[in-house]
This record gives sequence, C-alpha cells and structure tokens, in this order.
Amino acid sequence: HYSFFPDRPRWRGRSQLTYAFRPENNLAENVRRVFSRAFERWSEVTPLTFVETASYGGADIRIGFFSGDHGDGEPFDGVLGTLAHAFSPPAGRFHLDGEENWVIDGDFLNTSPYSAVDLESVAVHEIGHLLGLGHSSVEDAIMYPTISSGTRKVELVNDDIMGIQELY
Ligand code: TQI
Ligand code: ZN
Ligand code: ZN
Repeated sequence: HYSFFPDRPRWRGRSQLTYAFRPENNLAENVRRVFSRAFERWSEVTPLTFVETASYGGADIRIGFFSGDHGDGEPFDGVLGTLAHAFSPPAGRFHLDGEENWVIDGDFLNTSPYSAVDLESVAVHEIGHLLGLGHSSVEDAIMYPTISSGTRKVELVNDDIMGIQELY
C-alpha cells in the first residue's frame, strides 16, 4: 500500500510545475527525454503538467547529477548503494549519483557494463517522492523501496495511481 510523507506535503494549488537541468551537467537530449517521459507518466494520471525551463534557479524541480559530497549533507556513495535522492514538496530537489552506470534507453552512459541502473526507472520513482509519495509495500509498485540491478520498471501500477490521486 502507498504512503505519504509526515504531514502529507504536496504542491498545493499548483497544476503546472517547471523543471530544469543543472547547467554544468550539459545533459544530452536523449537523457533529457528520459526525464520528460518519466514526468509524463505522472501527468497522465493527475491534473499536473510539467514544463522544462532553462532557469535552473527559478524552476520548481531542479534535476542534477552529482558525485560524492555535494553540499547538502547527503553525500553520494559511488557505484550502487544510494542511486538518487529527492525530497518532499515543496523542496523540488532531485539529485542523481553521477557515478552510477546509468542505462539510457538500453545504452550505457558511463563506460562500465557492470552495476547498470536504468535511469527512467529511478526517475519515475524519484518524481513520486517529489510529488509527495513515500514508499509502498506493494512489490510491483513504482514506489516500492527496492529494485534489482539491471531491472527496468517504469509503469505506474494501480497502487501508485491511487496514492497520487489522493494527493492531486
Ligand atoms: N534512494 C532512496 C529512495 O529514493 C532515498 C530514500 C531512502 C528515501 N529512504 C527514503 C526517499 C524515504 C524518500 C523517502 O528511495 S535510492 C530506488 C529503488 C533509490 C532506490 O537511491 O535508494 C529507486 C532510488 F526503489 F529502486 F530501490 C530510486 Cl527506484
Ligand atoms: Zn543531494
Ligand atoms: Zn524511494
């Protein structure tokens, strides 16, 4: 079953949210499209729309790849372990571990074929957190707290949809 954060934070009174990519990452178009598709999965089942903006500082949701200690008190740990973190509304902070072997549309972003992590799967999960969902006890749910390495899991299931529709 789905869950929320304590006090049920959500993006109250907002239907359009903006997102921006950390300029220093210079993300390729195919990487940006992965995030765009991940947002779409949530907008299909809510009144929410997500629009990319060039202004990193002015965006509701700020997406960036970082390595190790990156100044927010939650350092990344290299390959595997923590893959990404996102915070409850209205923080909008969406950080990914730049040292993971991210898989983009089945291709490796870094060089190693080991410990591959599917970017879209992680993005759909983290966006759930950004919108106010906690973890789910339903194993098939996007918001279930574990995923096997190399697995692709990008489809919202009924449990995710029931949860997000209770918030929006
Ligand atoms: N990052 C954890 C996560 O997003 C961070 C975290 C731990 C967390 N406890 C939390 C976030 C409680 C909000 C509330 O769950 S992670 C997965 C999964 C991670 C894990 O790097 O461990 C995914 C990131 F579910 F597959 F294990 C993305 Cl999809
Ligand atoms: Zn961080
Ligand atoms: Zn999580």
